[in-house]
Amino acid sequence: MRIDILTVLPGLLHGPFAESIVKRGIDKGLVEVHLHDIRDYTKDKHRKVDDTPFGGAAGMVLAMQPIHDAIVKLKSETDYDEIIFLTPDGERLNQGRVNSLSLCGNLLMICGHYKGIDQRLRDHFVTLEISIGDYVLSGGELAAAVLTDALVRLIPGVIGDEMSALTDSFQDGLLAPPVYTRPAEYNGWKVPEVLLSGDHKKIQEWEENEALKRTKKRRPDLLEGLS
Ligand code: 6GU
Repeated sequence: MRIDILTVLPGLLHGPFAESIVKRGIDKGLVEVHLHDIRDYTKDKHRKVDDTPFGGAAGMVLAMQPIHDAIVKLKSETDYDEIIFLTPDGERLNQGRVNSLSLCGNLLMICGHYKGIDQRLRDHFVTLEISIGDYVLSGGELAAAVLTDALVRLIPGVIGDEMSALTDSFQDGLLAPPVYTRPAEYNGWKVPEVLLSGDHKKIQEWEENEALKRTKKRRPDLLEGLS
């Protein structure tokens, strides 16, 4: 998979991609992440990338020219499956969308800032608009990091069996069950007996039941529509 990210703050994304799972995916050659600074594309002599909105509303809008030139250049080099704009008014991201996007070859992500980008860029280039939740971030960068992390960990070979992505919360529509590790008793607190029993069928039943209990209690919305 190849992910290109257009941003005015590439520095915000260096850290998240230099550690852990995304770094591992990059090091293994299973994903390429390329950061592109929108400011490198401006033709403005003061390197300005934003402007005041028509209509007189407060705030600033990322200007057409730098982003348009960047998109045209990147599109001429790579055939994108989706051009994704990260924005709080986009479709709320969930595991189903992450799963389907993880099958893509090339993605372009555009990070909004200030009041966003000119609507004409959204109309003519963006194929998918994603929000990572119902709250407002200062820009799309952290959302792009979230989406990238969620995608990269699903690419076959990036994470090992010991972290199997198939047992994650949400992957079967339920939250994950509680987990425990050694010692079996710590400070007087005991691990549930069944987990020490060695009876794999019983353990699986217990885990399914705990996952269901936890989901009913914390996220009953996930169970709506399930039988
Ligand atoms: Cl994608 N961008 C911004 N600025 N805020 C958000 C978001 C994205 N998703 C949730 N809040």
